[in-house]
Amino acid sequence: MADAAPPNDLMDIRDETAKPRMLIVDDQPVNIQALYAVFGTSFQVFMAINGEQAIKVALQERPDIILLDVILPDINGHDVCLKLKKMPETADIPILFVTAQSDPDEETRALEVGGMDFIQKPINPAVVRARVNTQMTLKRQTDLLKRMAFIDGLTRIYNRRYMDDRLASEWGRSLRQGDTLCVVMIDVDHFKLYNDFYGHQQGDECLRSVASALKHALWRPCDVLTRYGGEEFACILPDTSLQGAMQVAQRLADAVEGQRIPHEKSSARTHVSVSIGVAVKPAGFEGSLGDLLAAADANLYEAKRKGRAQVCGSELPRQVQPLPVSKPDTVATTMQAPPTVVDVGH
Ligand code: GH3
Ligand code: MG
Ligand code: MG
Repeated sequence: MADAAPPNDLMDIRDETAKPRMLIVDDQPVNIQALYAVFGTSFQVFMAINGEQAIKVALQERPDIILLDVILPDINGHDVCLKLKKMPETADIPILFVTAQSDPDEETRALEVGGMDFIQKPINPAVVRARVNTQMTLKRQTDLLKRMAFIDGLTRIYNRRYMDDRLASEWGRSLRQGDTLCVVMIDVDHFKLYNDFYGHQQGDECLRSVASALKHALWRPCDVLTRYGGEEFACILPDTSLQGAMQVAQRLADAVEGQRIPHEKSSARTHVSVSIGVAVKPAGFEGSLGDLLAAADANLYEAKRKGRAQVCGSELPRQVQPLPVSKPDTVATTMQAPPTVVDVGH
């Protein structure tokens, strides 16, 4: 299940207008009802009646906050908390312990295991509401910081930092699961000329439009679009064959061209276009992530060389062999067999 989540999980960053999500964990229905009466209208509430279920629901639903009973029929609440804090997908969810015990040691223990606060049963609605509000304010601030760290300011899509993190985790996942993995590199054609002719501000506007077109051309929720830098964008397409990836890449190129943004100075088209390099890591690949990125870059270069406004792609051979060493301390790598290159022209 841990494999299903992206790193630095931006799933936690939700639409701010959506109702926040709360998980209530208690083995006594009457306690759940009491808390539901307080939060049922302002939160989307999930419930769990034991520790195991709590962990499962937390992973599945990614609540914004968890109210956790200490004494549960299976796993003790403290241990549930420790487990949730260990998993990257749930580590940042604030946990408030709710317990009938008023012993100071109990309170200390709750804070030691990573709980944010401690609420006494029977609950006082005003107190519990105030404590939850405090935690929710902190959570929103943390989410905002995450958003700022991983979102590109100009285009509002994911940035290079996110790409690097996500790619590393998708790489690991594809190796573990024996899946293919595809990287797509996208570069706006003659963008320097665009800036020079239309001005930097319109250049910025153009990049926003390109980002938006690309975003709408990706249909699977697991596909990721990022601004890789300047006028370059990159996509990660997990578990995708070369044929499928080429279709997606062509759709991306068509989406950008479909906007018909005039580009008088481009030698490729009369409107803004992109060149795209696609590389697919096959299942059982023995090379590195660097090999995959280098192949996507090489294919992008090939698309530029052939006249821009086109897609070039290849699947890497399974085995990557070291080149003969030219200097004693240099080890270069290359493909054992030439990759299959597919061009899609217009
Ligand atoms: P090619 O077709 O070979 O890709 O040529 P190019 O002109 O697109 O490539 P080059 O790398 O020479 O130029 C990229 C340009 O992108 C130069 C830079 O001013 C512009 N650029 C990079 N980031 C931004 C940005 O955030 N806003 C604007 N307006 N321009 C940007
Ligand atoms: Mg470039
Ligand atoms: Mg360019």
